[in-house]
Amino acid sequence: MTAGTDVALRDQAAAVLRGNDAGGWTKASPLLYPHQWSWDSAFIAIGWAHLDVRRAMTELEQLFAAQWSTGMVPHIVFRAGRGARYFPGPEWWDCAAVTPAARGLPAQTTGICQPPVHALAVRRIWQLTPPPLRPAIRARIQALFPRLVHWHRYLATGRDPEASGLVTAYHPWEGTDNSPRWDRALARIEAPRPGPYTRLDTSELGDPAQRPTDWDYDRYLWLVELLREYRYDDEQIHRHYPFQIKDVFFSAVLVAANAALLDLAGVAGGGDGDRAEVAGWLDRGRAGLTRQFDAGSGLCADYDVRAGEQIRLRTFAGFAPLFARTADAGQRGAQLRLLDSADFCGNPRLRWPLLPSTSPAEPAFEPHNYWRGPVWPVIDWLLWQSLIELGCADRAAGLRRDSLAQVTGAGEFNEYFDPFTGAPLGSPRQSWTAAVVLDWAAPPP
Ligand code: 2M8
Repeated sequence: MTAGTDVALRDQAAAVLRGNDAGGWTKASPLLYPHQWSWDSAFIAIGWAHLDVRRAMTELEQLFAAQWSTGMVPHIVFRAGRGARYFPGPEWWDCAAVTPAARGLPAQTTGICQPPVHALAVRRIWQLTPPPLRPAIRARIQALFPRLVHWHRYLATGRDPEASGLVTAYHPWEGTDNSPRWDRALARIEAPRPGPYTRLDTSELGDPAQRPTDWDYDRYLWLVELLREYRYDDEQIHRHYPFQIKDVFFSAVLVAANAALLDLAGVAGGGDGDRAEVAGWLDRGRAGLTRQFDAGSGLCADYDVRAGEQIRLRTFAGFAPLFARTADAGQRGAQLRLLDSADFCGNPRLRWPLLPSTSPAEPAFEPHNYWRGPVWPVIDWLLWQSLIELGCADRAAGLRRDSLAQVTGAGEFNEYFDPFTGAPLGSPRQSWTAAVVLDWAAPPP
């Protein structure tokens, strides 16, 4: 890629973010996702940081303004109002009516959460802050820091009552919706009876085969009804609720984010107590992932708490030790070999050697279908960051080059891409795709 194409791509990516800017927060995409999503906002802030670090901080401040009193940062903040076309809307969640933890917020929210990319974003913003703006941005990071600690504490305690170091996910919408990782747990849910509903996503997109099925949606919505019945109370949920998965990808992001939070403690003047607490979560998270790592396959397995069984599928989540920047040379070596094997990036049918969401060797693999096969640029961005931090500069450079080639080849900033053809799929003008392209295409400092 030449310097000229980089500049053109940056301009196009910036135009996507600006086009989706709703004034202090950014729509995840104009078509499918008109509100503010949690981990989208973190990636989006990284994109904004290349255009204006102040705007980048505002994105996260707006998101954290909707943080629950438990510390949870909700997965959607319904900022676009009731007229916005998105299903399911706030009435399905009804959070403020059923739990005091969600009262007094500037907007309605959902009652679940997504991977905590936010501290990684704040660290990136700080790295990109030009010297004249540092005092002002440092003050804003100082103000946000306690909220970030509160968020991580919620995940390390409310979502991990066993102190296993692994976060319990409550819902497929906590990140990777229709990943085959959840298939067995969803199939075990007996007689889902959600109230009547009409999906909007399949008609908005035009190709239902790129989205979850109605079978999935019945279960997604039924789980929301149960969460509401349990008043989003973690203790009740842990006792009664049918879908509880120790999600190794989510847990790995928390490990990486805790490391970023420790770095930020220096910027924000965090006290010794905070640092010790965060360092404790970091160690516990690494140990939890090590217990889930299988040296034979080289993969890390999710764990279904209710069924008491490991989830051994070849998906991107199996690279949790890499996403967590594992310090263990054995794990790292096994994961790097697997990454470039025919099961993943070395598969000869791939258009680019990028990490697909599900291995083409997995029976559940579908190249067009959402989290069941396509390449998601944000996931490859997380992997790229990890590889840099792990000292794998050449592999990281390849991932960056191929990711940019994928977007340039498609000519679109879509949500996900067909791993075999590179064709753009899902929602067009997806903000987080534009954001990571801005980071990849940035001129070297
Ligand atoms: C997708 O999920 C939403 C529900 O949250 C949906 O399908 O309606 C997922 O890819 C999720 O990870 C992402 O945050 C969201 C917005 O981009 O879209």
